[in-house]
Amino acid sequence: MFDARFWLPESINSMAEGTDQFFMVLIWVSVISLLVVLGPMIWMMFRYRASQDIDRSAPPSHHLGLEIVWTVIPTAILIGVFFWGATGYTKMVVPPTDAMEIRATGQKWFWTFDYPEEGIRVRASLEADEERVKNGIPPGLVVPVDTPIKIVGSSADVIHSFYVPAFRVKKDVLPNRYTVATFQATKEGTYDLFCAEYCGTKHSKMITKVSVVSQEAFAEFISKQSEESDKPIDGATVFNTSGCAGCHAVVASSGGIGPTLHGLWGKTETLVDETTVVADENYIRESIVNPMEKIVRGYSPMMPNYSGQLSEDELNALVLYIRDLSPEKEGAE
Ligand code: HEC
Ligand SMILES: [Cu+2]
Repeated sequence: MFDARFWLPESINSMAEGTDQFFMVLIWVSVISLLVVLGPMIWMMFRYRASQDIDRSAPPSHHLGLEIVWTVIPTAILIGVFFWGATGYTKMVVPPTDAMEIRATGQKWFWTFDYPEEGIRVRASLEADEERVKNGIPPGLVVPVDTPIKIVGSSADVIHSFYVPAFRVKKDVLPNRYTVATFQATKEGTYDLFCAEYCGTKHSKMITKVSVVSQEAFAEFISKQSEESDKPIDGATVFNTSGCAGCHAVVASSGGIGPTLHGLWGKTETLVDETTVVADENYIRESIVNPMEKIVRGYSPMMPNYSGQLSEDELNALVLYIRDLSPEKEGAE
């Protein structure tokens, strides 16, 4: 079912380089600290036990040298751990701008992976993977080797977690919010992908794979998968059929009941209370499911609340559609 083993599998994510060394350093720092504290404690237990004939009239109460040592050394170690951890973490969570984007939706108890640029959709579960392997298609999430990948995750129900031990990547996937994970696989192969957040009865079966394949195999996979009828849904259609178009323009314009959504992506929006907010994926999503939370300056709070009316799928499609309305979007024509 899965190839996990007791110790960590080989690390094949070039963005997580150094994570394992850091992990070992932390383990040894912990082991040594334990010995340094516990060792003398045990020794003193015997040395100063009641039956020992020791002068107890003037116990030592203060030793400046010792206090400096046990303050300065741990502080230095902690500062080192902080900077080492922070730089490595930053490298692992900020995707490069040229990363290939894949949208991951967790749902009891399977994953849906959408490739917006390629217009394909993959459903990954134990059963679906088996079926695909039979048909000669790599199982699970399929990514090309040596290519930076950006996973934008969200959940259609409860909290799940996108966990690939071989990448040293574990990122919670949450309802009503987007989270980002990134990696660049250095070696072709099939690796375990687990849900690492308890999500109900069949959580333990929410297992799939990441198939890291060559560029050629990836192109072949894309063309094969494009023949499938299961595709990411079209944001423009959702936009027009959900009544959004009645209040929002999608081209540069002013006036109208709601602000134009053209050029919204990445813009700094001013709200009625004079605070500002950068229009990113989470802001756009919130504007749709909870429009009263942040009201754009110059407009009245009259947008209907779409929470519960749009599926996770439709919401994601809308967010992508609105993002692509912006000329400045990277990679846009
Ligand atoms: C009845 C009119 C109306 C409808 C229908 C409507 N909106 Fe709105 N929308 C507004 C108004 C008014 C605002 C500005 C006030 C506010 O922030 O709530 C707004 C704000 C927004 C914003 C934030 C815009 C910005 O400039 O920051 C987004 C994004 C948005 N709407 C998306 C949608 C989507 C997607 C739909 C369809 C699912 C939709 N709206 C349907 C009236 C509407
Ligand atoms: Cu799960």
